[in-house]
Amino acid sequence: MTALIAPHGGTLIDLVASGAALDAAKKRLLTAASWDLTARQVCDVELLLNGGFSPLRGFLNQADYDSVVETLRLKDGTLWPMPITLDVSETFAASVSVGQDIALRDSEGVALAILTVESKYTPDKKKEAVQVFGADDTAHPAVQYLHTKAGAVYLGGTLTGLELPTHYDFKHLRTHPKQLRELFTQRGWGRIVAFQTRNPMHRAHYELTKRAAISAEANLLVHPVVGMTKPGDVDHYSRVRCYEHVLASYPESTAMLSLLPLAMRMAGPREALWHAIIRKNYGCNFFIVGRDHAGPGKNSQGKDFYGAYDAQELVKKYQDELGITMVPFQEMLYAENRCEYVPADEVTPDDKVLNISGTEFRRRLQNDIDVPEWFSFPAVLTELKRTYPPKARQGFCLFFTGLSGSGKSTIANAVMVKLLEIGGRAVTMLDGDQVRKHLSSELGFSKEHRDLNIRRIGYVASEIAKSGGIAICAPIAPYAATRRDIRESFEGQAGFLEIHVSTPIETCEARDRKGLYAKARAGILKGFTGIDDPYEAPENPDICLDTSQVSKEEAAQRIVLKLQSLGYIG
Ligand code: PPS
Repeated sequence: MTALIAPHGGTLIDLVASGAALDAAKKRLLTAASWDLTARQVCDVELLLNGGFSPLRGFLNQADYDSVVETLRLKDGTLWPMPITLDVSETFAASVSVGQDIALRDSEGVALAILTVESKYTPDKKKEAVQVFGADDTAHPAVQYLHTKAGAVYLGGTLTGLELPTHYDFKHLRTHPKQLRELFTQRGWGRIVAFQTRNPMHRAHYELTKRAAISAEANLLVHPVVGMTKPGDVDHYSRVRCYEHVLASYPESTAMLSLLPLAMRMAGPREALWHAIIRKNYGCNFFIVGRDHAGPGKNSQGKDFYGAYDAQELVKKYQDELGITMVPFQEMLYAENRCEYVPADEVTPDDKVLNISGTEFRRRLQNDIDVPEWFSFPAVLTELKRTYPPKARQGFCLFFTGLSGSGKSTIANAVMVKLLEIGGRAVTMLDGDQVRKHLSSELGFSKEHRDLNIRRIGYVASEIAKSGGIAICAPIAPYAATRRDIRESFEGQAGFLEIHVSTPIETCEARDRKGLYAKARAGILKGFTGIDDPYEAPENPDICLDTSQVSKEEAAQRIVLKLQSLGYIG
């Protein structure tokens, strides 16, 4: 483990052991416990090991965590705005003790690092949400993650790196801080301005970055996040192909593209500060902060979590001690009369500003409608059209939910037949009973088992839909949170329609085609949904059908019409 003084960006931590230290670390693996890292934790480990998170040497201990949450500083006063923590389950936490080694493994079981546990603590997640993300509101993706995905206990301690995570994609663009600093030196780049992005780049981004580089008299590093971004974002494969096209448009030898394996938190101002420190570690001296930097969208009251320029304000506040200079930018707007992009604060009342919103852009892409050249580059549009074929060629999932006997399977089967009649896409039925026979035969009806069952169905359905097929699921799926997670796994990847078969329990019970209600009432069958087990009705289903009011033919027809109106069938 060494601390390098690099020509750019100050001291860089390098936690990957080599030589005798690596051999010694590998011996420790024999007796170490094992933790399977989540996708987000793999990203964090990569940046801890490669120095992207310098000066951190591991996951935060409680004193540093408390200090970061409250003051944006480590306990020694160093500026560090984001809690980098290793969350684990209570069960796992109970099985390890302070001083113990834990092998941190990727999804294939490869040990990336050894954590020497220095502290074990239970965070106040509500406080973390309010202080770090601005509100304890699960409309914020990181707050949602904190409450529903992150484990209850945090482990703190230093890391000994064994190897960096393996990436098979875009290897030529995956440059670590040390490599990037060396590349800058080789090219004679002493002034570098970094541009952070999680979206495809269009002309507004191109113009903004070109202006920023000119104003800072610097070379440009296009540094997109390819670790984890906001659910629903364009996948990084498509984005990187787009960036490669855009890069060719900059003046010769002025710009470079490198990929950042960061897991974003969408924490707006705090995130901007964190991004700036990371870019300093990657050897840059300037960092662009634009409008609504790392914004998470709207809160549960429909308002923005952060002000459009809050991020710039916060970075400005810490500018003197950051070691990297912010290049603040206003939103770039296209003035048709001038045939050019201008920053929002330079627009005059005489200017005719044109705009295409994100929603409108996606609508045009999906419906093969022209997007003007002032908005984007033809090569970028071609790439995105490949990723987002018209809806009539996209895969989707029809997710039925409702009580036993509500009519889910009957309607699902009728819709399946209609879709097969229309043709053009493979249709797969994942019916509740069928799944329990073939996929989940070992599961019962406890909350835990029902969740597992639904997650399996959701996983298979999303794989089918992402590959362009139609998945029809018809489980009871009684829990709202699980259904929401399933929906989320489709966002930006394939269509998803939640269909609530809302037939009242009295009707279901009167039908009792399988005799299960009678058994449940007699107490022979325990934990039966609607009798002595909960059913959380969807609040905003895409379609709601009550088979005590509509016939199964009409119900199926309503779904087909909905699919037509959404463009999923021609
Ligand atoms: S869940 O909750 O979504 O996992 O349930 P699912 O996989 O759809 O399975 C529901 C079918 O199993 C039968 N069955 C029960 N349902 C609810 N509660 C209990 N305790 C239970 N035990 C057995 C029942 O026939 C369900 O089929 P459908 O088609 O819904 O009537």
